[in-house]
Amino acid sequence: MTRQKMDSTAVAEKLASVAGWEIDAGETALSRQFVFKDFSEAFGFMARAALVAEKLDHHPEWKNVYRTVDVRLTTHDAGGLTPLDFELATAMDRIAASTGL
Ligand code: H2B
Repeated sequence: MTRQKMDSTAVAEKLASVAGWEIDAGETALSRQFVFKDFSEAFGFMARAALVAEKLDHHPEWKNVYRTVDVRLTTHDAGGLTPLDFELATAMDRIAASTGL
């Protein structure tokens, strides 16, 4: 159910609830850049987000350079966006906010 690909209307609706995230033209992925105070905070964010990802069995594509973390969320099994991507995005926002971002 949650790994069911969303249509454009559902994506647009959900996008409104995750400020700061962008979708690509094909609506296949949700992306956001997080810039933390330093590497320690960036890596702390990644460690906490990794635990949530594992719990959801839904894993991010991401890249860390010093204090910046670039995140791309997509559901590989569905070939596009599913509610799980929005759930992980929301959890990441919460973690980042509690990290002081
Ligand atoms: N993560 C993401 N981002 N997309 C998936 O389709 C996916 C995943 N599938 N994590 C999960 C693992 C699947 O391969 C396992 C077997 O549940």
